Amino acid sequence: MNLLSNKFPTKELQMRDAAHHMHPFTSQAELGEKGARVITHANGVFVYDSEGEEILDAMAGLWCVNIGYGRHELAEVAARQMKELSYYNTFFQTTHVPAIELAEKLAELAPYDLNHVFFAGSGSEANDTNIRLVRHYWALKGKPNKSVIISRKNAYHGSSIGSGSLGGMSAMHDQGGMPIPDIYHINQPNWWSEGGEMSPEDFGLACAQELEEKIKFLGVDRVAAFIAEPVQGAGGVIVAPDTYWPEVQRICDNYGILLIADEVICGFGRTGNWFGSQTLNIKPDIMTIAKGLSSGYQPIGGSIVSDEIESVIAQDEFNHGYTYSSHPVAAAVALENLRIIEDENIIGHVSNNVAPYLKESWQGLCEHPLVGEAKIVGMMGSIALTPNKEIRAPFKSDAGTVGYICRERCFANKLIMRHVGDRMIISPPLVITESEIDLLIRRANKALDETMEKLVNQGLMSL
Ligand code: PXG
Repeated sequence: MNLLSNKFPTKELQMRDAAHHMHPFTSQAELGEKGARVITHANGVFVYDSEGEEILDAMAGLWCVNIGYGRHELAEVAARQMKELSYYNTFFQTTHVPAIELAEKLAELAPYDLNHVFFAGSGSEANDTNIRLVRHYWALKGKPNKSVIISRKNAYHGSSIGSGSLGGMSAMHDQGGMPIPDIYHINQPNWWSEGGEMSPEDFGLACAQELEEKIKFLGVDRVAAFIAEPVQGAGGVIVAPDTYWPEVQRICDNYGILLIADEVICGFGRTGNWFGSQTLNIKPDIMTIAKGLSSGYQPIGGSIVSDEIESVIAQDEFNHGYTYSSHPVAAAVALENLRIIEDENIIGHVSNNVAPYLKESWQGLCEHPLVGEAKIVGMMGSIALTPNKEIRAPFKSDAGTVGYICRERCFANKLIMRHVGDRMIISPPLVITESEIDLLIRRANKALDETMEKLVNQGLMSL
């Protein structure tokens, strides 16, 4: 008998859910009327709902299930660890084997001299750690005024008040008193929407140079760090033009500003290397990790910092930590996840096989009349929907209206593809096969056809 299998009718579950469960990033009233989709189980790249539908999850949950669903090895490791040491903390000069081994493994995998890990329960917590860490670092170096962190509009770095402030989502800043002081945002390198008449290369350079202007404006004695995702994920899989990152790196190096690469999505194989920083040739001082670290089987995140940062922080007691920092069960599961990624050569599977295959199929979507550009790095991709690709025109409806219609058509065609505004995005499990990619593309094309039919009927597009 499987105690976890669902035995309730969907309607009943939806009513009970609406009565007591507050959902993240959801209009609760709308959900109450419509009823939530109930996911009951999952395997490989597929999730199953309470109506028995098999849905291809092209988002790997929330960008996290890198090794795919249903790997029992992780369950077995979790059970074993819970029996042996279900919990102990690493405060007050104690430690345990899973924390030791995971920190050591991450130091081995991380590039450059990123050799020290501070664990958290999530990406948001890790970025909160980073805020305190970089400010404390400069204070210890006798520069307490170096407390500003520069980030980017439309970045996503988490939902806590610190990490949400680092993020550049205006809809989030509208609620709850964000951003906190000393966080500034520059423009994102989103050429499709914001590049105007400039070439992508010139635009990329101009966006990077905004960082320099901001540093000069605020004063280098005030700026502690710049934080960015190697490829913006939740912002719509925005891939910067090739000119962007080399210039950002030059500026950070030139002014001695710490560079924080938020690898929460890009890490652990997503871009075809262990870290997005390697794919994009970035040399960060700190990397934020979460999601693919455990493939979402356990909540865990962290900050991997350089030898230099660790040596400065070590001079003093860092008054920071979470009850679940380096949780032994989460750490043991993360280790098993990393073992699977390594032993099964999942990153090789990505870089040699499925990423090139997905790239070709994904870029083929540009032949659809509704699709303007298709962007892809490794296993994260986006398409821009447009009524006129020649002039990169937006729809006359509010941004997101068309994306939402397309997302609904994807669901109806048993494909989970998200929308961000009028961009559609994917980030499938890294273990996806070529035939599953074919299925993904077939369903995406069908959803695009149905979306276009609706748009033509609603006068939002003409053929
Ligand atoms: N950094 C990045 C780059 C992320 O994408 C976080 C930090 C925060 O991690 P936690 O574990 O605290 O959620 C994220 C999370 C979406 C979506 O709608 C994206 C995320 C989370 C929830 C929804 O695309 N990314």
